[in-house]
Amino acid sequence: MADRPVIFVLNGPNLNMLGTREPEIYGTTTLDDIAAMLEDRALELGLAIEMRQSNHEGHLVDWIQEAHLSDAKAVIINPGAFTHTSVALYDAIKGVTIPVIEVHLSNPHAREAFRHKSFVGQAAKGTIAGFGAQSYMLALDAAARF
Ligand code: DHK
Repeated sequence: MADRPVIFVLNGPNLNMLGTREPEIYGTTTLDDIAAMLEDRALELGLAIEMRQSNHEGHLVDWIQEAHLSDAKAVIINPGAFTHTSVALYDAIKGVTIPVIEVHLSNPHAREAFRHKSFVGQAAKGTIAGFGAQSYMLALDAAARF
């Protein structure tokens, strides 16, 4: 892994439940399935994936800083519900130079009003949302071009 540029793929609260969590919204693909898909594509692109998930906001802040300090190539983040609440994630992304791509499985703009605001999206380089597990693959292809 050390000789390939690393992409951190960070996942926030409740994404460990993918597969059984509200499948009509989030699909039936598990986070392990997504990790496997990303690993395969990363190999083709000459990249390495560092896949993590936490239900705790501070872990995501720590990992954004770690990605930056370890000279990773980019961060792909699905912050889950912290998308809509977290000034700490906004500040963490603003505080580093590494590019950050926000991803969502669903399209938050087509859902409840409280999901229409994204703190993360206001700091991220760009956002990919609404394509299910493919959102992560599209984000990886974008990250490969940085
Ligand atoms: C995942 C969540 O957990 C929600 O809180 C967001 C996002 C949307 C997603 O679609 O991946 O609102």
